[in-house]
Amino acid sequence: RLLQRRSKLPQYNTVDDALQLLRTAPPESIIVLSGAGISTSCGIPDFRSKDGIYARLQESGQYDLDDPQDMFDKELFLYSPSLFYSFAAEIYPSNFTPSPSHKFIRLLETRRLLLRNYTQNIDTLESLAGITRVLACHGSFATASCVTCAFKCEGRKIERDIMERRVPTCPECEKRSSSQQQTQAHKKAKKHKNGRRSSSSYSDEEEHDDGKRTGILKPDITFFGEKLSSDFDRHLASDRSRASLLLVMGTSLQVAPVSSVVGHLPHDVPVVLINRTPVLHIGVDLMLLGEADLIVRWLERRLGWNPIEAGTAKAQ
Ligand code: CNA
Repeated sequence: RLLQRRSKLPQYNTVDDALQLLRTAPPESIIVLSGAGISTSCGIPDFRSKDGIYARLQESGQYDLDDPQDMFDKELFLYSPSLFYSFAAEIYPSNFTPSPSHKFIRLLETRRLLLRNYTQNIDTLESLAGITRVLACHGSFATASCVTCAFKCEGRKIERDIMERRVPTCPECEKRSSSQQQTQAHKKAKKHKNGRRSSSSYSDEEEHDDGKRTGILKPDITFFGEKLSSDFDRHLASDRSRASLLLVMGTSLQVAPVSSVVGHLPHDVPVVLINRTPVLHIGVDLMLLGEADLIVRWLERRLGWNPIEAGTAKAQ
């Protein structure tokens, strides 16, 4: 459920108010809610911009999708994982470096101002920037799991499959299936030997009766139709009373339940948006509109904070 926050706090009207909020924030009290817009300058397209993934999917005509969002639909993945894997290389996070916006969040952390970074991004650039108080609400490519059994592996194990547009399969399920096949083949051979040939045959198709594929590895990114980890609710419940400011960066706030962070915070917690385009469906107190990297660099200059430079993202 999207909890909308419509009312604006009247005392926050100018960019100086935003600077003041940053300057006077108590220790560990700033929540940053970030999205794909803080990674576009790294070369990773977002979803909903004019040149974003949804527009590309629609324009390419290569994928037979009613809605470009379906590329990340769990049900569709289970029926047709090859569709996702024919495309996944486009969004796989390889060789990207954090942007000034990631470094700004890290700077908030090194200045002991960051309460938590709730990120919707799956590119792991926050961790690469050295941010430790980060919750990857939609998971990441860092690990992958089997859709059938509990098997989990490091994401890099399926990197080659992703790059070569192949569907990665679960080694545990493969082992099980090959030993099942052996057993069944053995039984068949025995029946044959005993002269009781059976017409029944086993199938090596890794498919359920309902057509869903089994034994497939899926990156641990949250698809539409999947629940968020319970960490999200747990952190939000404890952070809500400690927040002095919510900074929303590079997100259209279209995806629930992460968008509902805005509505879950007490009404006297100001909300400042840093984004290329305005967000109108959820009330925020201040909108700093433009390129996120330029805005944060400007804020750093005005606050007299030394920015974290390229290559030193992990430095304190
Ligand atoms: P979105 O809906 O595509 O919105 C992105 C927002 O960022 C838009 O409002 C843009 O105007 C804005 N924006 C784009 N570039 C900039 C920029 N340089 N400076 C300032 N603002 C900019 O994406 P959301 O993050 O809101 O939606 C959540 C989805 C996107 C999550 O499920 C993610 O997993 C998914 N996603 C993540 C990545 C990534 O990890 N980098 C990439 C693409 C999609």
